[in-house]
Amino acid sequence: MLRLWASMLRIMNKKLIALAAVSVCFALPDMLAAGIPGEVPAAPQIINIRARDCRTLDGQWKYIVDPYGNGYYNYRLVPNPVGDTFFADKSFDADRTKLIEYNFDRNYTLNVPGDWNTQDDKLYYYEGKLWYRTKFDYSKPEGKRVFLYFGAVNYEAVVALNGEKICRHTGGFTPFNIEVTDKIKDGENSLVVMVDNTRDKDGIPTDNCDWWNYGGITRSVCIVETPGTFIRDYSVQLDKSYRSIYGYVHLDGCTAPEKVTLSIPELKLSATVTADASGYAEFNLKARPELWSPENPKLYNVTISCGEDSVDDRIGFRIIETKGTDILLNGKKVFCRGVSIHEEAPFSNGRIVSAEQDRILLGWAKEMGCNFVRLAHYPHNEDMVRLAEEMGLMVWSEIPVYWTISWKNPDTYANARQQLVDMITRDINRANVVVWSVANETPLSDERLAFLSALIDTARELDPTRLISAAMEKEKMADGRWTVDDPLISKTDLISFNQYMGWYTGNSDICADAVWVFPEEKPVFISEFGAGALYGFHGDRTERFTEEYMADCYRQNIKMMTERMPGLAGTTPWVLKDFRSPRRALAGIQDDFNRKGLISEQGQKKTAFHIMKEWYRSLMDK
Ligand code: GCB
Repeated sequence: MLRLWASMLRIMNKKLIALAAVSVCFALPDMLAAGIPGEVPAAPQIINIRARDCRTLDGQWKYIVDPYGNGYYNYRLVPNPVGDTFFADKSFDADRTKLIEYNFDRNYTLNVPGDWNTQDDKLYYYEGKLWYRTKFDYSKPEGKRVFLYFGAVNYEAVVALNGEKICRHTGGFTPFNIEVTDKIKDGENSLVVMVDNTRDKDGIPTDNCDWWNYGGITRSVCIVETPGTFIRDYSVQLDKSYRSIYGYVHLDGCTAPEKVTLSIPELKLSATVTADASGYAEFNLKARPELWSPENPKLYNVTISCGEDSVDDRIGFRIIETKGTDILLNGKKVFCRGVSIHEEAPFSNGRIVSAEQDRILLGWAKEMGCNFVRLAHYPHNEDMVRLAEEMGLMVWSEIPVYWTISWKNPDTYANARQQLVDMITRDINRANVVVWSVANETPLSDERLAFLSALIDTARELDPTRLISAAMEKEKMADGRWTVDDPLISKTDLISFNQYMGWYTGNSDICADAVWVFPEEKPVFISEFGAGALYGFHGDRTERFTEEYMADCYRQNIKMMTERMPGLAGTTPWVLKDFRSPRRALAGIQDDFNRKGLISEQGQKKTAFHIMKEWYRSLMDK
């Protein structure tokens, strides 16, 4: 079948045999549905990659911009055989008697990790295909398995190693790895990645959103070496009784039962269990660890080992649950003093590329008095979550199921589900992650309810230890009171919703007499509220985009929420820092920035930041 496919493509590629091309084209849709050779899904995710033998491939990669997909398709827009694509990494200069219309070595470079939009002015608005190429020397260690690991590529990636396609991955914010044990060579290797960030109405996110569609290999790439049988993923959690630690380990490459040991030296705990032949082991150990909390972000060194493989992690233990309208952390009521954050670099623009940048954003949240961050609107990089854990910040983590998703499309659902599974798999051991969110501001319909309910069921099945929610929307009732009228509430742990009283709904005075009622006795969580202002732009409190308007809107919202919102258990105002969005066209004020940041993109704190800080600090004293 593969040979047939290749020879058909070869025929199609010859411009002169136009007739053959036409007749073969009719057969093509079925063949495409059957999949293109090598464009296969990634291997199951290997977690905690930092704890492994990794060799970074970060650095400067060559690139070719390809708006028409010329490196991939022939002139009939049919995928070329791989040897005739840029995956082959040929070179015009290697043999100028041949017609080869590219040579990566003649092209410019982009930093990996990094989005392309902020590295070259020509790419600022670019959406489409762009090819990356790196070459590296390698010497394969005896008896090891070898994987390529990508922290994230936005949005679609087709990966080829040494001229052979090995993976197609969809979804811009989750990691993926590909086994290359039999494909990586001793000596020089060529790694080519075709990245496509074209927005897609059937995608996750869909084609319409309010953030910059940064394209590229936005997170680190590395080579990971493992033994033949290795620890692929694991979960280590505190039992609700507070008396035991339980979880599971998945081994990869197991053919017979294997012994797995889990140890936490500080707790003097060590136990060995046997994984079944499929590589799955469960454990349950008596323990009373010191608990993780924002005030005491205690983490333990945990080691899991199996045969030649061993992985170290830092893991915290806590219980998060709800009771009536309260959120309980370790059995005690907690008010989530949060803020929403986009994963965009402070002081510059573009995607975050270093842990230092994560630390600056989280440091600002701490300075404001936060014990919580909503990492919107997609899974942020792993360092962000780990740093937040060390710094004592609880996390709301979400997938980009945002606005008008194609609810009826099964492929769209499969994509959303995969992103959810990958988010949960990567961060399942982070004590600070307390909420998985499956959606943001999605319009009500039966199809949407079915789609989101299925995602919630998946999340609960994978992880029964955390709260599950979605950022929903408010509604005005016939009697003038405000509520959230969304059937999804019966499935979520929180009544969490975005409300822009004073910005999208009326002006700030609307808050003065707003009365709120909620349909169920669950914690109420304001996942967004806010207003926009350009830092340093002043005027009357009624004038939009002035710091005075924004400050007044914050003051009135805080008063309304604290006095007239029963069951309020947390807020994450929108948003920590001004961020790039192509929806924001007002020149001289917005200039492609959403200005609802409490802090400008240059790090200047707006008046509203100080108002939030004062409020959160007052709550800390209680
Ligand atoms: C929202 C969205 C957020 C937007 C924000 C805004 O409700 O959830 O992604 O950026 O409003 O500024 O309009």
